[in-house]
Amino acid sequence: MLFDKPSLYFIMGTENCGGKEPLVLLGEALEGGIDWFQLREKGNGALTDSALETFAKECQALCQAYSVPFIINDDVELACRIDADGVHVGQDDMNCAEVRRRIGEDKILGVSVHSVVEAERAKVAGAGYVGMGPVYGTQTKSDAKKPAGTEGIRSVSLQYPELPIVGIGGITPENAGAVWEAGASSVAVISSLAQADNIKGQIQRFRLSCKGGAPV
Ligand code: 3NM
Repeated sequence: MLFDKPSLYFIMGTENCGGKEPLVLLGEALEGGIDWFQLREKGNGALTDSALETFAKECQALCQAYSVPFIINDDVELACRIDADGVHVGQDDMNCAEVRRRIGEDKILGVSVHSVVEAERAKVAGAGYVGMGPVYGTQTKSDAKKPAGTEGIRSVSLQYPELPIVGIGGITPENAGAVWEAGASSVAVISSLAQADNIKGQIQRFRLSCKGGAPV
């Protein structure tokens, strides 16, 4: 079942790795116990076309080896072509009902939302989870909105208790507790894992951030 326990959702692209080899970094994160992986290839030097497809397939193969769902950000066509487990789209991307039709009923659809109204729309259109952020300040997304804190997560979780919410933006093991407490099913992170010296240890700290140490 999707999100049947608190989970750690790692997001990464080749521009987020701070000089580390991306596939080595992903391998370490998988070995350390991440529950979800999203390929989000953005930035000046982002891979495109066949280089992106090759990299995506390499990430997918690694995720499959650990039975971790492999999600692709934005690029619905790539996700369909390589049979990814799902896609994550924002409010500005293709209409989410259209994305659901395109990927079929069996794939995972994540949608970024910023309010109860957007969450309801995403749910009706077939989202399997909603992403809410940025919870805290982040340097990673150049066009991120103002930090929203945890109130939006709390409102959506009260209104739609069955809809899994993934908190994102500036989340670290130190500040994740409030995100869990507001009702998130998952925390999504880029820099606090990609830039950690000890990835396994950092994942362990995220584990401990959840409700007094329940397994993430
Ligand atoms: N989406 P970090 S914030 C990819 O607000 C992304 O929707 C956001 O990176 C949103 O964990 C964000 O390094 C960046 O802050 C998350």
